Amino acid sequence: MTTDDELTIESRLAEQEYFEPPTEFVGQANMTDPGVYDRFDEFPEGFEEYAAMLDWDEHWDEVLDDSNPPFYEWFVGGKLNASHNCIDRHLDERKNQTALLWEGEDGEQRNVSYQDLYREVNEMAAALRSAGVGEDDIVTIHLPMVPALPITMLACARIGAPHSVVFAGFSASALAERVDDADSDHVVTIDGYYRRGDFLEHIEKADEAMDEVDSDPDVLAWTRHNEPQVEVSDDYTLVSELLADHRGERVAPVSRDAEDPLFLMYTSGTTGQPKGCQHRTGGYLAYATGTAKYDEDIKPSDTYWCSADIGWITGHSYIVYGPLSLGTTSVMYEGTPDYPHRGRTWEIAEKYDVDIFHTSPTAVRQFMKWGEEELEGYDFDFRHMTTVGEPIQPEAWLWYYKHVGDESAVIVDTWWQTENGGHMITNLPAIQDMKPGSAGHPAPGIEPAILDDAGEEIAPESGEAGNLAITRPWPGMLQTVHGDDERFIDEYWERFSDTDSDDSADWIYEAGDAAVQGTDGYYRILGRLDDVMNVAGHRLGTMELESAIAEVEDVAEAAVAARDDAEKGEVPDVYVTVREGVEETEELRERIVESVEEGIGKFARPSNVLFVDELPKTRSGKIMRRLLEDISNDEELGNTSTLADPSVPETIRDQLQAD
Ligand code: 6R9
Repeated sequence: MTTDDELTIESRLAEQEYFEPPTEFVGQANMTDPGVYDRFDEFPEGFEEYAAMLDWDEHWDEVLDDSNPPFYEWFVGGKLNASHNCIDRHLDERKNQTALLWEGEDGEQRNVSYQDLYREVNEMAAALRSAGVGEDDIVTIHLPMVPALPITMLACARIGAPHSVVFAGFSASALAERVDDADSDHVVTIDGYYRRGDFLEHIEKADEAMDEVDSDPDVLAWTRHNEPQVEVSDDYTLVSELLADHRGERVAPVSRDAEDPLFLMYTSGTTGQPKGCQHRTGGYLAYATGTAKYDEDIKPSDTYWCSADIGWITGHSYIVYGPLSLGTTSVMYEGTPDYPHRGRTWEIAEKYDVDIFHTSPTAVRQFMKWGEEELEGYDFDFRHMTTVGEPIQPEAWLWYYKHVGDESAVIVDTWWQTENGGHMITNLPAIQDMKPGSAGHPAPGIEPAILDDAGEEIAPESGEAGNLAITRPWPGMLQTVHGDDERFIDEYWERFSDTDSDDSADWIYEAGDAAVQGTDGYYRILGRLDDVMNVAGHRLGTMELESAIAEVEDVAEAAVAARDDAEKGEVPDVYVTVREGVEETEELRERIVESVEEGIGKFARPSNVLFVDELPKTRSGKIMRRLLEDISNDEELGNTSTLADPSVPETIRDQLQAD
């Protein structure tokens, strides 16, 4: 093809607003009936369609108990076990099928069949029990992308112990904070794992965290190879030794109430303290399974690859629980997409013949930057592709569509949050046309609204931006913030609900995002409205960053502003004033960056540390981060009239230009 032809295709695609799903896709899709929306609008009974996809030990008596909002109960009276649903129930039909297809960064490969998974999860469940883990004990899991992670999660689920997975990139302090908050007596870690060719001594983080925690948890350590590669403390128990005592053991799945918690997932909010979003067993599993089936179009015969990390909610719902509950083959990759070369993703896609590929806009932008040449020579054929975590710019969408999907795969942009359990706004790929840059329609049964700041609904399909809210409950929603019902209400309900009312119609969930619904009914998500940033698809609270920086001795005050970044979406800029007599040195900058790495993790590194004489503050002393954001993004300054000294932002600008 000549360059001219290429250009014509590019411009044709760029002008096109909607893209129809390919006929072959529609012909085979799990959900092709537009009537599904009406079925789910029979509220709340519509959601029984998802619950019916699971095996229940006891059927529920009531779909939804909404008598005490916002403490909703789903599938009340029902009993089930998540590990049974993800493993045991598949054994009759497909015990030899691969459940987890794992690729180590060093090229090692493991095919864990459903039968293997059954054996390993049973043995680990027995091991956990023998280590003293009882029903309802929260187990903190700090593991990277190795099979031990889903195996430990499912073993916890089997014995009714809620897990709290902490992303492996989180620092020792962040781990300790989460262990304390969950009151967790058991921590599961590993000696190390591979990252860009190096063996990372991951266990050091647990060592440090154990010095920081309030209590004295037991630590269980997996090993990446047969033998530990680094020193493991005598205080810890090696999982391999424990498992040796439980070979071949079987543990009956504990029948859990639908409302019993399945896991906690900590996420950033508007205060320095992360929130432990608590998810229930029945509603969550039903929602993850149903959305994985309809939105991701997952079938047992597929090889499905979600390249997220299981340490985030996306990995929980769409690497572990949804796909395994549907009995498919779920791919897991240990490393980064550019090691040892930038074609690694496509090499894996070809090697395993991946059908469905799920990634983030940040990854797409990265692939785009590396160039389509990196895909050359790899033979793979995706039927379906998903994005999640941030808005995807039409330009990146088109590149993904053309160069990765070969114009023959559907793309599903899914908007949802840790708190939501599963997709909330997303198209059903065989039913609606794709529209680059728009998440699309509400998922079946989900009723969003866009509200102005006074809480009044902005007319649907008006094209006017406002606060994204959800006006009725759904089964995947968090139960509460672990141990803090008040914070649950404050963070999500207070603003738009009549909190004195016990009528669920008066309770409205605030998402914290801005959104707009076009005249065509498609929702476009504009980004966070609160002090939460989105760095490469990872949620980071500005308050969390600021508290980590405040620990640096020479810092007087710090404020964090989100700067738009072509690759990562947003990156944190830190504005710092130093204490009297302290010099603004490169060394101090480094200490500030280190403090963030230690307090949160390397992934949260500030991109700029800017020394200034004064921060913009209101008369009552509140830092106006919004103005710092204007400065970071080189935009015109917003309203400065409430500032104690309205000249401060301009002074900062001058100062930065002079530096
Ligand atoms: C699943 C997940 C949630 C925040 C959310 C929003 C942003 C997620 C998006 C999206 C635009 C999408 N977000 N999906 N923005 N389009 N398709 O990412 O959960 O880590 O809790 O982040 O991410 O701002 O509020 P979580």
